[in-house]
Amino acid sequence: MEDKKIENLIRKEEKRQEEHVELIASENFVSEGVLEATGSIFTNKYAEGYPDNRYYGGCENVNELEKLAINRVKKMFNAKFANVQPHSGSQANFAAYNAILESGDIILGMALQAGGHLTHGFKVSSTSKYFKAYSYGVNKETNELDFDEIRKIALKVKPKLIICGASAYSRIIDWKKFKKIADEVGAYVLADVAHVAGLIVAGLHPNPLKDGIDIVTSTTHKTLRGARGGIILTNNKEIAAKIDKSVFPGTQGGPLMNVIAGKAVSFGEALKPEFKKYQKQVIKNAQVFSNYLVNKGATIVTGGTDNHLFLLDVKKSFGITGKVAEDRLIKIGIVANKNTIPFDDESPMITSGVRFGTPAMTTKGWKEKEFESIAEIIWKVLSEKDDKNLSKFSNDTLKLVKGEQ
Ligand code: DSN
Repeated sequence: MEDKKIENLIRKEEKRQEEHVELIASENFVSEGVLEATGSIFTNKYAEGYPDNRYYGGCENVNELEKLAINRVKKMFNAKFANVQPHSGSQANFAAYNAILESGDIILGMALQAGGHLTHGFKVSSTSKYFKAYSYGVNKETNELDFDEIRKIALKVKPKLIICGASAYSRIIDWKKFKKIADEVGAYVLADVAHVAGLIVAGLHPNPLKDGIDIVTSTTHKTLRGARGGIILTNNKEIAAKIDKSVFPGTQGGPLMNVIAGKAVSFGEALKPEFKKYQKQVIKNAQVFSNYLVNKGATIVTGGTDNHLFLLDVKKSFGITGKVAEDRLIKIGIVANKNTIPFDDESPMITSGVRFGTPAMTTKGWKEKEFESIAEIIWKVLSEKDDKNLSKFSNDTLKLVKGEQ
C-alpha cells in the first residue's frame, strides 16, 4: 500500500487481533471471502434506488448482487421481504421506526441499563428526540424480562411501537409474549435481533418473524459474522414498501455496494451446515465459561446464559468496578467491555459489570477446554489484589491464543 501510515496501522491492528483474546460479545472475525468482497471495487459504484430501479446507469452487476443478498437473507430468516441497504444497526432501527411512525409517536423499548440498546429510545439517542420514548426494565429479583410489568407499562403509555431485543441480555427472548402485549394495546412490534441473529438462523433461538413480530432489524457482523452493516426484514408487504422508502430516500442515500457484497458472502456462509455447528459451539462455550465462574462463586446476571454472552457482576464478585476490571484484563491481553448491569449504581463509563461473549474466539476454533482456561485466568486476574502481580498472566493468555496450552 502506498500510504505507509495507514498500512502500518492495519498491520498493527492485525497483530492486535491475532494476539488478544477477543471476548467482546458484539465482535467477530469474518472470512477471507467477506473481507475480499467488502474491500472490492463495488465501493466505486453509486446505486441509489433498488435492484432494476436505480437512479444511475451501469448497475447491471450491483442489481444482481443486491438481489442475491436479499434472497439469501430471506432464506436464512424465512422472511418474505428484506432490505439489505442500512449502513448499520442504528440506521436500520431509525429507518424502521421512520417507516411506520410519525415524529412524536410513542415508542416503548428496553432500558439501556437493563440490557437494551441506545436506539431503543435512550435519552441521548435521536430516537428519543424524534419519538416520545418510554422504557421497560427487568425484574429486580431474577433480572429477567418481566412480562406482567411490561404489559402494565404498555397499557399505561399506549405505545405505537414496542421494541424488543437487547444488547446485553443472556436469556431467550419470548417474542410471542411481546406480540401478545402489542396486540392488546394496538402497537406494532419490532425485534432488534442484532446480537442473536446467528443463533436464530441456526435454529437455536426462536425466530421473531415466525412468532408474528411485524419488523425485524439486525446488524450483520455479530453472531451473524458478516460485513459490518444492517438489515431490515418483514413478512408484511405494506410495511416492506414503507421500509424501502424509509431507507432510501428517507434516511440514506447511496447504498454501500461493497458492504452489500460482504453481507452477501456471509449470508451464503450462514446457509451452510457448518454455520449451525459453529453457533452450537458458541452457546456451549458461553455456558462452560459462565459456569466456571459461577462455580468459583462469582455473580453472573440471571445466573447464567442461554446464548452467546453473559454479564459478570464484578462489583459483587470481586469488589471492583467494570472499568477497573476491563483495564486489568486488557493488561494481560484479554479484550472485553465494561457494561452496566440491571439496577447499576455506577455510570455507564464506570459500571459494575463486564460483558463477555464467545462468538469471536469460537470462530478462531476455541472449544470448551480453551474457555475453561480463559475463565480460570479471568478469575485469578480479577481476584488479584495488586495490579503489579498481573504481568505473570500475560504469558498464559498469549500461549492460549497461540494454541500452545
Ligand atoms: N450493539 C452494541 C454492542 O452490543 O456492542 C453496540 O452498539
